[in-house]
Amino acid sequence: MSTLRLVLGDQLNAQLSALHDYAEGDVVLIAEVMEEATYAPHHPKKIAFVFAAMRHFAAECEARGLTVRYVPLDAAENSGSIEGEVRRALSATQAKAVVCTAPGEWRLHQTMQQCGTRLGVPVEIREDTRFLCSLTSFNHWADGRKQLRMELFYRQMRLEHGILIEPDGTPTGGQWNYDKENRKPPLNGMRSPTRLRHPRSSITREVLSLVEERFASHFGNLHPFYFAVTREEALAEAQHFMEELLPKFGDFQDAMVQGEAYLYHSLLAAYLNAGLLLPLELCRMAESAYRHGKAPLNAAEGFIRQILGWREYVRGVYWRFMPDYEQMNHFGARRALPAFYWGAKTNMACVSEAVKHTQMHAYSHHIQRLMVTGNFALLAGIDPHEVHQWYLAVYADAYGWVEVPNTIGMALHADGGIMASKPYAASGKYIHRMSNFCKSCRFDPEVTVGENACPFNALYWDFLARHETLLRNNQRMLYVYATWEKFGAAKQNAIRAQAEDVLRQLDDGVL
Ligand code: FAD
Ligand code: DLZ
Ligand code: SF4
Repeated sequence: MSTLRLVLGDQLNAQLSALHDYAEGDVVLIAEVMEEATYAPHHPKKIAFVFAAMRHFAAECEARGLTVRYVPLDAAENSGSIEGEVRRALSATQAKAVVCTAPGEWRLHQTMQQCGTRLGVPVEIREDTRFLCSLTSFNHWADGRKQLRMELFYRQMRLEHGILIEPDGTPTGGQWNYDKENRKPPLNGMRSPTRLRHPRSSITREVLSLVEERFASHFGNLHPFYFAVTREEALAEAQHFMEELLPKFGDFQDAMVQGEAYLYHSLLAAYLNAGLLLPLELCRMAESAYRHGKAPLNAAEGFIRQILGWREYVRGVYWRFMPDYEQMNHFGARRALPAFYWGAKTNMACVSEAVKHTQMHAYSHHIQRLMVTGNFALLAGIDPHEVHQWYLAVYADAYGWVEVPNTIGMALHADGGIMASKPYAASGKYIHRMSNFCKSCRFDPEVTVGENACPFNALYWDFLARHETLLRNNQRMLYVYATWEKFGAAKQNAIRAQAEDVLRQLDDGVL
């Protein structure tokens, strides 16, 4: 009996659980469908990357002797959905069963769970072994804990996988976490080192034409397009990062520089999340760079923590709390997403810069996502669902399992503290310290009230005042509330009036 083996656009790995027992007569189904390309208005670079990587992966499977049914987006009979393509494939082949690896998003996982009855064949959903922590293990770790602290999860993962662990079981260097060393502001004149530019194959060029034609209305620039689209190219990216960028990754992880989207960040999330790279191989490469004296410990540990810690942790949180998680709105935020998130003009240089990077590259680095666009949305009370839809659409690495916890939990604290023990709220002073954006801004980060006042400042205090009942008893907020009280009534009123004015300007589209 032959089996139909579905491979989704973010599962492009030869070791995929859905493929491991492939037998002669089986068919691998890979399908470009409108439903996946439009359930969020994805950035054209993201769609082009996914389609080009899918087409190259299909060709690699065929070269390894697998039978592949590849459905291009513009195939005449394309049904437009994954379920529709599974149905068509079943009727076109002799397959009597469907096997897939668990989809990374709740909505598609639901579809796959339910479609067996509709299709009249058994559908087996297998564990996604591209992740290091199974959902069962995550739940074991989480059960009974009051707080799901990433740091504790991360230590367990280090021990389990023997990464940066000495023979006596202690963490390499004596500490688990070197984050304190990873908060240096940018140096004067700092530039991003040169990045690899992958030549566009004929397959990629065809995809670029297709995306240009079909998704021209989506936010974001398709060209120039230099993404890696094969495992070989993605491995070259990883190698390049380990050799050229990792040494300074730690030091400047939080720095932001005008005109420099990448700095020392790896850009590997898009490749990892699509299956072209695997998390353990990257952690081992970073550990090896440290052990061979090619990168300092704070850099290697910082990078490993993001992948072995944060990445696995947010996936665990997503599956533990979905579907409710996506709808959470702890602060009851209701304001519509401002047009400047989609490229309209704003006078705030930091926001304008983060959106520009996003538009050009389908990328902005973590601190821009968290402390600029995320922080602004938190302080201004933007509806978490709208913010989430934006993040899901605009980044080449965005999929629900990783984007939702980062947006709803980390950036907006809309989960009420499941992920973070306090909101990542910050005034303009943080952005000023960590970037050079304020130099070219019409606002002044040192000023809170008045025409030139940085909007983040008044919004920051107003946010704390607005949500005092929810936040005041948080031990980690005691200091800021003590400061707020010291301001006295007159200053507090002036700040709150300023915040009202900022929000009015925001609503009028003139901020
Ligand atoms: P680097 O800075 O080089 O980090 C190395 C790797 O660590 C990344 O490639 C990534 O795989 C992993 N990583 C780092 N931080 C996180 C994190 N918080 N959660 C999960 N993995 C992490 N990451 C995504 O992969 N997809 C998303 O859709 C996404 N949305 C985000 C939304 C918001 C609001 C925020 C604050 C963060 C989001 N992140 C997301 C996390 C992080 O910003 C990106 O992983 C990172 O910017 C990707 O760039 P990079 O590959 O250069 O990462
Ligand atoms: C992101 C994406 C896009 C743009 N297109 C497709 C597609 O046409 N076919 C497909 O199988 N997958 C695509 N993907 C990735 C899926 O959206 C992803 O598998 C789900 O969101 C589950 O994580
Ligand atoms: Fe952003 Fe305020 Fe700095 Fe302007 S002054 S760049 S708005 S932090």
